[in-house]
Amino acid sequence: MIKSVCGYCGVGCGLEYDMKSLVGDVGYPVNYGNLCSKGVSELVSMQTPTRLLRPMMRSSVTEPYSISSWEESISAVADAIRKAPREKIGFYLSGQLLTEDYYIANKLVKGFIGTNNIDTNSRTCMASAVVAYKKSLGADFVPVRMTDIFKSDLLILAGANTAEAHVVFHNQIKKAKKQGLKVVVIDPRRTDTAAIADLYLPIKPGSDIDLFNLLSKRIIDEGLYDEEFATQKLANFESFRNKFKRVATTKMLKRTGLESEEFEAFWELYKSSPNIITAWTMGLNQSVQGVDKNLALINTHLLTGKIFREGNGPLSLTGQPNAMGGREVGGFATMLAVHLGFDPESVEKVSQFWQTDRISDRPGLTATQMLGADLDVLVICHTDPVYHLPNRARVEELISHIPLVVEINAYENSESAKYAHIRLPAAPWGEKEGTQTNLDRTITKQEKLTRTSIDCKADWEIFQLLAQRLGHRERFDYANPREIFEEYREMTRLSDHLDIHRADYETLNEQPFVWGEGIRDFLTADKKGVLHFVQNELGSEKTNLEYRFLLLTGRTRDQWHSGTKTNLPQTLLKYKELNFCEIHPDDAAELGIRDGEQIRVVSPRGAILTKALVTDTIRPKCLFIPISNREINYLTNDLLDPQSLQPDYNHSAVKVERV
Ligand SMILES: Nc1nc2c(c(=O)[nH]1)N[C@H]1C(S)=C(S)[C@@H](COP(=O)(O)OP(=O)(O)OC[C@H]3O[C@@H](n4cnc5c(=O)[nH]c(N)nc54)[C@H](O)[C@@H]3O)O[C@H]1N2
Ligand SMILES: Nc1nc2c(c(=O)[nH]1)N[C@H]1C(S)=C(S)[C@@H](COP(=O)(O)OP(=O)(O)OC[C@H]3O[C@@H](n4cnc5c(=O)[nH]c(N)nc54)[C@H](O)[C@@H]3O)O[C@H]1N2
Ligand code: SF4
Ligand SMILES: [Mo]
Repeated sequence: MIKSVCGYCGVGCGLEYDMKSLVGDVGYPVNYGNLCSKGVSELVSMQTPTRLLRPMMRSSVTEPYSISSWEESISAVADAIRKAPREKIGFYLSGQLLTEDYYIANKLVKGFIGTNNIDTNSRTCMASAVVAYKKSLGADFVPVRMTDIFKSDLLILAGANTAEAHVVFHNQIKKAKKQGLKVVVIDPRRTDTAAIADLYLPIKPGSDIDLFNLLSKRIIDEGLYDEEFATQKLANFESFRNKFKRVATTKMLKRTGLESEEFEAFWELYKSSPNIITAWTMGLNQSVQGVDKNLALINTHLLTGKIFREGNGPLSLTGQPNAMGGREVGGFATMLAVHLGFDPESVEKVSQFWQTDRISDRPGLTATQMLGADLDVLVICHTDPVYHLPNRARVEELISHIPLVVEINAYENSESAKYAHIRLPAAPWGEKEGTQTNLDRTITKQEKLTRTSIDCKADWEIFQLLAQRLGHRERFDYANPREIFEEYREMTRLSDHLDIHRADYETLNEQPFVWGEGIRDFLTADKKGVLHFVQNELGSEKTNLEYRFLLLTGRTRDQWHSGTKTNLPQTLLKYKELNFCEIHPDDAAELGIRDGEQIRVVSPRGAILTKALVTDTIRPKCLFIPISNREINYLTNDLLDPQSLQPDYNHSAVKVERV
């Protein structure tokens, strides 16, 4: 019996494998034996005929690929990197990579190639939360554990559909409800998550800042703030309070689209709850004002002092299995390793640790900037930017001008593969080992369960091969992931709060390690939290007479993003519909659209075919299409949050046509 961990979502459920079957680990304190359909199907996904099993090369994207060797393909990548100016090289990684993969890639690119152009799909996912945590708490630190819901009185879920996106955590919420937890769901769609809510608030998309500001205003006006905490632990309580004296509450409420009775019901629940957790995900992060939305939410916890106490705090629900680990290890172009920045002292520390003098002190290109930066070489690993970046027509145009696109993938059917010149076969979950950090700072280990397919390599090995070919064998000569983890563990001593040096690699699969458990204070220089006064600037794309609908996008329970691993024959994995478009009955009636009818959804950037799902669970004048429709991003706009550079996926103006 081997203990391992699920490689899909940020919940990080424990698994047991007995050479034949895969089941949930009954003793694991997150899932207690439960798994969702994705976790159960991990083994099946490993064995699909769509695995990429050989290195492949071609000289242009109009030609078919032919089988290559590792020797030939890695040499070709290394040659191109050697020839290119370092600012013309980009590495596009993923929150699904293991920590050891990330560590090697980051060390190679930032430390030895000497560019900070290494970023991750987490830019499209968690970047807004990272910036907001840093601005308010002083570090990218999630101050709540999932188990805290059992010590809380109220859980507010804002723009998070746990029933489909964090399934096993959702089951825990249901359990906590039986013990008295109340749940409020804030979402323009009455989702399956809303179905378990004590109060559901059908907010107008894009107005969460207004709602949380209304809450802060009430907290201040009715004296619900924690006076001692606010004056002693916060840097700027007085000035923040003053700014709230004259905010236009009627206008704010109007923008949320909520009735005043709905807000009053929320306030009643709020003020009578001693312990409160507010959790959020893409409904807030993916926005042109994503950071500000996070800050407006975090403000309510700072004002009330409901943070650093059991059962309280702002809980960002990380989506990918190791998006958090990727951040720790330095996967963003806007940070160095172990949560360090680009200040001279940090650059010096990291340079010494890696024994290099090539680290640049300038932030690199983010994932959302890379394709438009006229790169000579782009290396994509464990993610599919052509599928997932917004405004796909533009993305396709940009990527097709990059002279060398390298894709490292375990499967052959990604959208980015259509634009690659070299493809390298990675060993997927189950054929390799390494560590990951889940959404509440728990570090676990994926174990190798079967032999690695003959010509596949773990992602870290592929980066190491490249490093060696570039002449850095001395610094890149790791025999296994344990050696990499040991080095990374030591490196965390450079950080003042990442205590990962206390973790023990060998026992991680049996005994996960939770970093930062002792942290009960802000991580700013003066140990004070910072309130940020933010207002809804209405910067998202607006509907107009032609494009009358606002398109929301998101998850369905049984599919993982582009579906390379989960879009299996229904005989292997039962799943819900993949391609539909939720439309309100009033809108459908007006357009003469029947349930189940084929429709075309059109934005100023592109059009896709889908099927109408007429339902009153969605707000009128909004549509929802799941991202299991691989073409979704032909529709979305490419506005970015100026602070986090995260895209505004949830607010695109579209129209609907009958086919
Ligand atoms: N089954 C499954 N699970 C997954 C994934 C998957 O692909 N499949 N992916 C993982 C990843 S990477 C991530 S990031 C997470 C995402 O987890 P979630 O963010 O919970 O998932 P989404 O479906 O994107 O849900 C976002 C919700 O925000 C709502 N929303 C849209 N606009 C607004 C708004 O302006 N305000 C508010 N309050 N709500 C709004 C949408 O209606 C939607 O219900 O899921 C993770 N889990
Ligand atoms: N419209 C819209 N767009 C979105 C979002 C949205 O809500 N709406 N959400 C955004 C978010 S939050 C996210 S996280 C992204 C997700 O977008 P992506 O990261 O592009 O989606 P995935 O399908 O998970 O891509 C993972 C890739 O890794 C490959 N892979 C699997 N295992 C391995 C392995 O072991 N090694 C390697 N090298 N490759 C492997 C898979 O085959 C797949 O091609 O999408 C973003 N785009
Ligand atoms: S909830 Fe997440 S971690 Fe748990 S089994 Fe499902 S996909 Fe895997
Ligand atoms: Mo994500």
